[in-house]
Amino acid sequence: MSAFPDISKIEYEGPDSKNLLAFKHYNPDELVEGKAMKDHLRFASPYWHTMRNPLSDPFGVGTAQMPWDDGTESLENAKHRVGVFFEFLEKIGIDYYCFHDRDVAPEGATLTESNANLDAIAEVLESYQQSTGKKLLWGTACLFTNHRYGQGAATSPELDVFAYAAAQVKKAIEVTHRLGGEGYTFWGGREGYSTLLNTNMKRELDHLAALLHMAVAFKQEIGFDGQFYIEPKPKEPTTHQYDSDSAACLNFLRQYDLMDHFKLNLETNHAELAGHTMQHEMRVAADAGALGSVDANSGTEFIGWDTDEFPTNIYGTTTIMLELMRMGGFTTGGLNFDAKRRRDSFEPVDLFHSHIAGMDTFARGLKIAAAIRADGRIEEFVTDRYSSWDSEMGARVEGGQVSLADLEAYIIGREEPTIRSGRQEVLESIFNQFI
Ligand code: XUL
Ligand code: CO
Repeated sequence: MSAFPDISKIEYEGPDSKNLLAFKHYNPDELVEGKAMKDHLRFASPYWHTMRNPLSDPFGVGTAQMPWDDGTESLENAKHRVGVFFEFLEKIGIDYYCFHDRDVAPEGATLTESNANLDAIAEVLESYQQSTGKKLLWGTACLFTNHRYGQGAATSPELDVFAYAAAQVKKAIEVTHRLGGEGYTFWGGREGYSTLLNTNMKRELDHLAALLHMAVAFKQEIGFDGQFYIEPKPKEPTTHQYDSDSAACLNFLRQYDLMDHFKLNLETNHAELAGHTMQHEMRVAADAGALGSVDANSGTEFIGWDTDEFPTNIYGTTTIMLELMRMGGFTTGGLNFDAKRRRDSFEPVDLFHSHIAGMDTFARGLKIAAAIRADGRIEEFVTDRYSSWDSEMGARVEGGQVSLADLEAYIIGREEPTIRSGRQEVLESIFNQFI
């Protein structure tokens, strides 16, 4: 029985179409810079928002209509939901998905029971993957909802909580491996603190690193070759999240000798909460060779809350696509819509409208980014801005071959240095020519 009987497969109809259930820009097989749109974008849908988010807020209950869901935490209901999710993926034309262990399968009374539930659901996911060709972009463990994780999981003051989290991560990696996942994400959940009056920060961070090292060892042991990601987020739920932004994560990974094993999964709304643009976060990660995947959503800048909105800002998706194309595109990663519909968009069809909006906005971002790159003026400007460094002395400085005294000798007797205009507004105008 179909969960979306009135909706057929969403097709590309072009920019002039008035059909609300059609793509205006996302044309999966259309080539951009010689590569199909779908391979540039590698869209994924997150199980937690698409299937499990009731659209509640701190002031009111959920509004989402889910006629296929009986509202219970039974295994039968969980199995049935998987079929609905794959029908959705097929109709919207998204090839990848992501999940947390506890979104797909109910938590049992004991860890053993939870693991058995997860195995039962993994079997259903596996068979739907086989029949539809859909793939798992990444899996993860939910280490933040249950009360036991209220003071952190890997950074809990309690050893037994740490052990529980370790066991949960082990199982989630196993299942991700079984489902052919291309990656596995660690989002810090409640890994952070509210006050130093009760917190030993050094010990907590050492423990977090210890868990990640164990995860690396386990991954090697079972032959899982998916990419590990850390997903930065600065605040919410704790006051000080340890993985606050790209730079903090990279510092942590370097400090604990984990750089070879992790890349970053960057989320736009988290970048905004960190007081950065997504482009900044992506550049920091890419320059360190650590840009792995993207949680493609957005916030409302002046709200200061993780609102997980669908990305509908063309300027924003253009900058994201520019950064991705600059690094040569995704390898294991993709654009996972870690986004939920607004509380007022409560009908099942709104799942389609919201994903169409996000996919079309990214398709436009991709086409615009390609046009900006083909035009070349912005890139040329940057290259030219640093051209003084292409001199012999510039090369020697960059090669670490000169001393302060060498530079003193070089500059004495020269004319006062001149600088050129940064032309920010010119560049913004050029950028806008393509929007
Ligand atoms: C929370 C968030 C998570 C991660 C996966 O803000 O982004 O859903 O993406 O745990
Ligand atoms: Co996310």
